[in-house]
Amino acid sequence: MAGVSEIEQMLAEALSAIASASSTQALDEIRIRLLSRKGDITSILKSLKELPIDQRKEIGAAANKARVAVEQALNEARDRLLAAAAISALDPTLPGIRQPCGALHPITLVMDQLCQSFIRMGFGVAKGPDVETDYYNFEALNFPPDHPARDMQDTFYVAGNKLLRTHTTPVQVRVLEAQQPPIKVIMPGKTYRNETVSARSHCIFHQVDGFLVDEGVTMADLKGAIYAFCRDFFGDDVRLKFRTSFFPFTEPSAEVDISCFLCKGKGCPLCKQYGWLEILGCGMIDPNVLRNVGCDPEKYSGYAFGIGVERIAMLKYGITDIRLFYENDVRFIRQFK
Ligand code: 2U9
Repeated sequence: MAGVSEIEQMLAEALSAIASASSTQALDEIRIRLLSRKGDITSILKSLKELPIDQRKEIGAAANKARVAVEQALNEARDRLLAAAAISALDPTLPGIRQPCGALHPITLVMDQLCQSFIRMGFGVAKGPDVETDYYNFEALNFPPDHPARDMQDTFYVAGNKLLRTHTTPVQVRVLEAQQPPIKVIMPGKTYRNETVSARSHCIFHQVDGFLVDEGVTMADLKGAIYAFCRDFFGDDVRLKFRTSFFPFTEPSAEVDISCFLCKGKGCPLCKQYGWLEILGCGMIDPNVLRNVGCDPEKYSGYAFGIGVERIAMLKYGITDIRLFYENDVRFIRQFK
């Protein structure tokens, strides 16, 4: 029977053989020689019962320590060899695996482009809540109590007097309440209307609203800003037409048409042979709205505009059904990379 020093010698030799093993086969051979049912360490452990009690304790502890150390060294060496084999199996000359790459949604693309155009003109950007109160969405903006937009048929009411904003203009009211003129801000965001979904209208859509309030702001400033935006966005040769319109929050109000960028005004399917495309609404902020936010309309005046993002995206990309924006069909989205 081996003594403690012989077991220690056996362990040292085994650890050295494991460290220099160059294959998992060599490791398996060491495992069989030492730890199998008839292996050297197993045999010592099996025959401990034949030893006198004092030697049994000493030799048993040394043999157990050797068994644990050899097992651990074998496992670590095996992991090391397998990892090295995996690395050497790599062929760095193989072509890479192409990762699927996402694309920005066309609404995000157009919204960013609209915002950048106004940011270049010195406008700040404001954000506000999608769930609004009747006050900010309607009352402060001069909507009369019986205005059809306030009807349940047209607006999504949430609870109490809360509703999903029907335009982004309520954020502008919050900005005007919180800051003193001069103020020049745009507000991009989602809006909601209780509409039947069809190819031409949806219950969710996006707007970029903007306004400027200062002393002595006139309709000429409004026209200058709209011209600058349209040239920047649609090109230098664009022509504009201001048509009178009505909004509760602006007076006077106008809708703006641009000469069709496809046919240059000659008439084509995009402009329905009209030669012009409607792109935004605008006007001078109604004195009642300024008064509601604590701005003296005798001292201050302002212009405002609102742009429907879906409308611009549909014109720009020739999309004829608004529902495509919200169906998340990747074949549609991928086209706008
Ligand atoms: C303040 C007061 C008034 C923002 C404006 C429009 C005209 C407009 C429509 C465009 C297409 C909504 O999505 S759409 O249907 N919007 O025509 N929006 S003026 O008026 C403001 C802004 C801020 C303080």
